[in-house]
Amino acid sequence: MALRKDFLWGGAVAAHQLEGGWDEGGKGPSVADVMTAGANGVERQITDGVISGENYPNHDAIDFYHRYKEDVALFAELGLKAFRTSIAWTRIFPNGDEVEPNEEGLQFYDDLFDECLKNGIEPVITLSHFEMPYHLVTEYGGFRNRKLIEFFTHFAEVVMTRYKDKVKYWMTFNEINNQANYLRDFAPFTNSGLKFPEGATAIEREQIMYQAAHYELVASAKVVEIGHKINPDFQIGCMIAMCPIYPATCKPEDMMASTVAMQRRYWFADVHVRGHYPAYLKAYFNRKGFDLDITVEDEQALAKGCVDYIGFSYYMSFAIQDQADNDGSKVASIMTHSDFKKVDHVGAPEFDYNEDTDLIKNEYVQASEWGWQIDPLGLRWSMNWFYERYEKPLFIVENGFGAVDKIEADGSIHDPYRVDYLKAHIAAMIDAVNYDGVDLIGYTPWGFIDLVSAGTGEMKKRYGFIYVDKDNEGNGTLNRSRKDSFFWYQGVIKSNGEEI
Ligand code: BGP
Repeated sequence: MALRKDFLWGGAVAAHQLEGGWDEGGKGPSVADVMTAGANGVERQITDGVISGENYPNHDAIDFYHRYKEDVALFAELGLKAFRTSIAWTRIFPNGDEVEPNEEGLQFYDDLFDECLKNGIEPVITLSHFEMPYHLVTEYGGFRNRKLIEFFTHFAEVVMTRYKDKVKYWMTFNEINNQANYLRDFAPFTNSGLKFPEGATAIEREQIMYQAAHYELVASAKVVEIGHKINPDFQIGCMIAMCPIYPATCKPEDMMASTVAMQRRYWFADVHVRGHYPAYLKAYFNRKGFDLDITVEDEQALAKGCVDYIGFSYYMSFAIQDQADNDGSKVASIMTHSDFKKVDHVGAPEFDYNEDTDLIKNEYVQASEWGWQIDPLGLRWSMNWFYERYEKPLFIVENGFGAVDKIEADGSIHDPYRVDYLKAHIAAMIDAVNYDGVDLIGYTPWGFIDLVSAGTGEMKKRYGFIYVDKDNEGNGTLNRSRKDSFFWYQGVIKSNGEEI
């Protein structure tokens, strides 16, 4: 086995993190536009978007909206064969619930895709990447509301029809599974635009999360069906944030804790790929006494809308230790028979897998400045996990290393740490193809042009091969320049991965 001849070497971004022009061309505000910058350990805040004096980094981002032509020329020089971006829902439907689309927004993506295609770059499109219209959050409660299925499928149908001859690879919801553990108001990282009712308990929040996720999965399945009708050649995938959760030791309880944690985080992929809920999740709903709105029509839609491929991001791995040993007062990560009895078969008081408390530091790997554990072999492990479970083509649509870059006096930027990280991951990826027989469509490293960090709102957490002159406070010329990694990646693409 070797990499496909037409392997899609590319780069990935998301509209809200690079476009800017947040209120231009008829665009409405998205959840990303109402988030403050965060940075220096302060979390990003969701506001009403008009607090004066606050820094809203996504408003201008790196101004790709006005500079896309020069940028695409640089992407072509880099040698990209694919450019993964998202279509900002609010450029097409400023409020999200309109019937008629905004022509100016549609035209922008026509122009952008034409520019890419002219340069031999294939657009790969995410339909929802943390940028739900803010109006849908305030008026409808985001994906808590079944009506969102209608709004999202309408948006998807409009853009898939418009770009049916320009885009082949689509993804529905970016990192849909990242909401598995965000049980606080945290709209952007979930695509679900959730605002929990005041005073909602952990278990109520969890039920709301599952309900919203269900509506998103139904919406995604419907989009797969609609898309295949629009163009049978479309390849429509899901997008899963993959961080394998290793057992801390070979203690059987740790092994079981890892299995349960993987179920909590990755059941989304089961529904996307197999078209139905897995038994372990139905058992969990039952045990928790969740009363979810899942209709027979929904189940039929899920079964009809299975994805064509699995898109996933990979940055790091996690490790888990069974918590019963460490803190007797805490519900164990795994549900043992005695726990089961204790909660009387319904309504366990705690979320029994909590990413914030149950994960431990893996002593065998290093971490980035932001604590993201660096584990290239985990990528190969993940590819095997997906492929043996689903036997569907995979597409690595995000991977990368966030770091602070230093500009030398002559303007050059030496970033061997970034090259080291990517080299090791690409080598692991190629091993998964060559030795393990995994079918891989392509590889699009994240933030190949510096952009606004989704997690922190910072500019200084950079992933790019292309440097953008802008700092955390929003100052800078926005000029673009090539880092050392630019020339390295150029060589990787040219040799189809033979020279890394
Ligand atoms: C993923 C998101 C991206 C991107 C990336 C890096 O979770 O899909 O949007 O932001 O992570 O994260 P951060 O920007 O927080 O460093």
